Amino acid sequence: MPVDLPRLSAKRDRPKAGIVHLGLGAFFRAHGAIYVEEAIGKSGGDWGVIGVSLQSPRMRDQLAPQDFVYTAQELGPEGETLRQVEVVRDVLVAREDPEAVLVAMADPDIRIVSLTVTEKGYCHDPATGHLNLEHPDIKSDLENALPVSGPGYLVRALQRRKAAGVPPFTVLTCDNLPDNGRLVRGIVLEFAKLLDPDLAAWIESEGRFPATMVDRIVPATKPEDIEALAAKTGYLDEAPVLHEPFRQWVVEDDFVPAYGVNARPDLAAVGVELVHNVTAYEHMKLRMLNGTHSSLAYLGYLGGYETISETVADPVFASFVKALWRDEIIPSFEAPPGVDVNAYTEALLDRYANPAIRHRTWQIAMDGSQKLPQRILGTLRDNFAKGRSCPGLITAVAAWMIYVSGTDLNGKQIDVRDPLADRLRELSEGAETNAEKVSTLLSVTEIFDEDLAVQLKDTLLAAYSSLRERGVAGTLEVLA
Ligand code: CS2
Repeated sequence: MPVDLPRLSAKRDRPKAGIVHLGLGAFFRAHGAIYVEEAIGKSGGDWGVIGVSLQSPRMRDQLAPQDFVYTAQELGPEGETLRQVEVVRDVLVAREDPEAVLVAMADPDIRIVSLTVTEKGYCHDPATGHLNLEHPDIKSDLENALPVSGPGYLVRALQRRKAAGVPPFTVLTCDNLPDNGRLVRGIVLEFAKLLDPDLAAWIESEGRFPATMVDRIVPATKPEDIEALAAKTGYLDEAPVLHEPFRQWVVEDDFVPAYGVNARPDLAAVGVELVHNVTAYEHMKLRMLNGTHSSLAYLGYLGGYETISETVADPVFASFVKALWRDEIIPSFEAPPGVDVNAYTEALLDRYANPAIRHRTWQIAMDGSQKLPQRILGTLRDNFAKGRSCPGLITAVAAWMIYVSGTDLNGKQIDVRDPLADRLRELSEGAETNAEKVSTLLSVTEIFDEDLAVQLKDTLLAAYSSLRERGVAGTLEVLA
């Protein structure tokens, strides 16, 4: 680490806080935070951001010595641009001081609580969308006034606001979940009902949970990225974010009405699409982008590729992903009004191929148990209902099954990160034949509903066996 360099520092006064963001990781800092900063620049408003890390103090420790300012490094195929983002006022660490987080969230100046806590952060069952009452954090949060989980913070903070006669904040989820606003609303209401039915009724009538579709590729920042940036700029930024040029944010324009025109930053002024219904955008993005991202992640990883751009540079994979879009994904959903899906597909392939973005297959492969349902399984279900087969996506699910066994096709260990990792590996190891391995993994009902498991079984086994016998390239060649 280049410690002898001066530390990055603030150049401007920070706007007063209007947003608390739960899960202040690289994605929100490279996406939502930049839109918010630009909206303040255009139209003003007290929309500074208080970040919250639910678990680790790392982000606070990196940002505090540099006035919570960080560099956003935009990496295009032809070059890069740097900007200094100065919209974060503070970072609170929930594990250290849950009371401070609740105080911030209950503050009447806060009108939005946005979230990027990843799929697993909602403590729900991905197959049904319901709150997981067996989740240890949820059990604890129903008992204790100081929460640990995302849903726990939302409900306990809303409880304080109701008691103080303050309107609720808008809950703005920015995670890649299906119908994310309605999903989070359901989770919050389930939790609140168990705590206090009057609170639930108040949230139901006064609260707002707009759905959003968020899009920007933001690979994790690596130590060498920090060093390279320091060498370029002559200052040390311990928490830069690296991102592609593309960005998109589609938001349902449904914010808490009690705040009138002050319910949100002027997002429309900076290119955010404020719409009545996000569903079509979300289907398109989750299925077209995240569905193929996950497919390329498992197959690319097993095929020996470290990043998505390396994976799609292999013509076998490029043809594979094009066929996925054309034959299996595009037929499964209705495009949003005015969107040309073929142009969208071409742009996606260019984004994946951007060599400046080193997005690791291993990173995208994380938490597959939480991602597969909305990225791939919904597409399979809709195609099966219309009598269409999906050999490519089924091969991707088969690759996931091999991936979560914890051993790759050459017998090398895989560092699988997933809330169900131990169970998935044990199930796979405990089964003997390919057929037994496939069927035991299909019996994990948090991921696969029973009907789908039955429909998938035979073709999935064929794909699984093919990957084991022919390898990834061999299997994709046969598919083509
Ligand atoms: C990726 C996403 O890590 C992943 O699972 O698929 O983070 C993806 O890069 C973003 O959703 C792009 O908007």
